[in-house]
Amino acid sequence: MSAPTLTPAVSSDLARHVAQGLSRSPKTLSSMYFYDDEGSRLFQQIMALPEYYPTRTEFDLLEAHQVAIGAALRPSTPDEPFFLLELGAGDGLKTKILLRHLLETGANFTYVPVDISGAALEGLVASLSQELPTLQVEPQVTDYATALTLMASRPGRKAVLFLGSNIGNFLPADRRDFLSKLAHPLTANDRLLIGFDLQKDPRQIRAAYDDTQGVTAAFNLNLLTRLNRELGADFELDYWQHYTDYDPLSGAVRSFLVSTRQQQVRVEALQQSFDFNAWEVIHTENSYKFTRTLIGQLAAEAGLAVQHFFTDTHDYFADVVLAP
Ligand code: AVI
Repeated sequence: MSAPTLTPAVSSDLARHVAQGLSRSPKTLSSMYFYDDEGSRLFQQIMALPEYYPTRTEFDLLEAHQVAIGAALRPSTPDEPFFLLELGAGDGLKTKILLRHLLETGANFTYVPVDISGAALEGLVASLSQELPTLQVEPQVTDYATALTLMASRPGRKAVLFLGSNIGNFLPADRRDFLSKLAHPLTANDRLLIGFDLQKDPRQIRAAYDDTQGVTAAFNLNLLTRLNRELGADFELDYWQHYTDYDPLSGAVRSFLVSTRQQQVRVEALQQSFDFNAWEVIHTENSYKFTRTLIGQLAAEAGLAVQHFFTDTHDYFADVVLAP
């Protein structure tokens, strides 16, 4: 049997992803597709919610430990070239704490924010030139692996930042793979700084992903609006709900879109319809929470050693310095 012919629209990554994800049992869609313009705006709102503790906790942690973190990342000889790479920098609000500290203490370094979206980097570079005009910035619009490989050939220390507990959005096997790939081009002189959200009161974790104002629900449901717009789907948002649970055994927050009635959804770009039973779910996101032991194991599996473990006063969040 020959493969079905794809129309030009269907050849997009999103279309292929939806075709596969909605044909599976259970149905899944990746949280990677949350971040269109509206999704990015809603995520900014999430980070300011009273229930969503990770962002403000990591911000406070970086403020409190900036001297020690700076010392752990910078080379011991001040003349050695030093590159601070950041994977998925976002608005750079947290990173600016470290950048400002390094500049104020005379570090000679280049900041290399890496993002697949040029638009995301443009905003960051503009705000940096206003706020930290003496900072040397070399933005790289590319994927993380390419950026690391390109930087590997440049002499000097590379310190790679992956903040915000983005690592928690990978499934365990993908996370292992990602960390190994990150570690591969690094030498013993290089460093990684990774943000991990820690396991804590399960109710507090659950509340962070099901806020009373409904912003997280809107963020999850926005994925369906995106499919309606970009793939000509006809999801009726009145018949979908956001649901989230936290499993303290696996450390996973899992988010779902729940079909509140039996329904059929047409996706025009795929020329395909999908059936949903009443209360059937689409699994849309994982946000894993970690323990210190687990972080040590993850590091070891990727050939890395934990050098420093920085936490806030409540042990909610950790920024961990790793070395090959
Ligand atoms: C981007 N990422 C670390 C967030 C998290 O906490 O997993 C995304 C998010 N999803 C719902 N709220 C926030």
